[in-house]
Amino acid sequence: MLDRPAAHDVLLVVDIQNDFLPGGNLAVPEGDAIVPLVNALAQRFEHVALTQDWYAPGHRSFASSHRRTPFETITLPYGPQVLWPDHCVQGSLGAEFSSALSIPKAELIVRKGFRPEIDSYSAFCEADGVTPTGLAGYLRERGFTRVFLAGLATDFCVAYSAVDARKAGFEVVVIEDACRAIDTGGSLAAAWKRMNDAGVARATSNEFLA
Ligand code: VGL
Repeated sequence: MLDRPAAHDVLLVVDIQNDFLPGGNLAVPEGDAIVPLVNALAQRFEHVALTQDWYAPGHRSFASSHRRTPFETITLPYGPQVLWPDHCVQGSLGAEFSSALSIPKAELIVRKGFRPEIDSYSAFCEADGVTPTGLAGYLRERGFTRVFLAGLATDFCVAYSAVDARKAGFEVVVIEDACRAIDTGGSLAAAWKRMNDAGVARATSNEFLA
């Protein structure tokens, strides 16, 4: 059983945006199922931050920018890139947080993916592996030492954020049932392997909500 979330803990709620929910352009199966859980979890944490994919129109990670089919993988200057349907475009309805998400006390919104040439699954570091979002510095300056993660999708933005949070020196716990995965081409199993190797811990929401 985990100790109760305390002043040095932050809940990072990843990308609960319309495009990742049923009916959205990159719908994550059952993505909507976690929203009430995440709302409840947020009440148990003193501190909550949100992430929001905020892609420039015509982003390099969009299949439409290459006249390719979504879910193909191509090589970009920084490495392999899965090509996605256009989603979470800046200012679009799909980029807005779900109207069912209710976390008015969230203290920070980190936007990512705004550079047209670089994807950013991670809330900490863009896909080139060197461009920081500034989140690690923010969290450190606020005195946080442990990052809990919930949101979408387990195998992409949650996993990359979790691994990068470890790299940045935080303790990291993924609240597994408060996440859902895309799971394309074995991505979910691969993501858990990377998270386990990086020392990311797993928890379930009942450890907080009981
Ligand atoms: C995500 C794929 C593409 C995510 C974002 O939020 O996990 N996945 N863009």
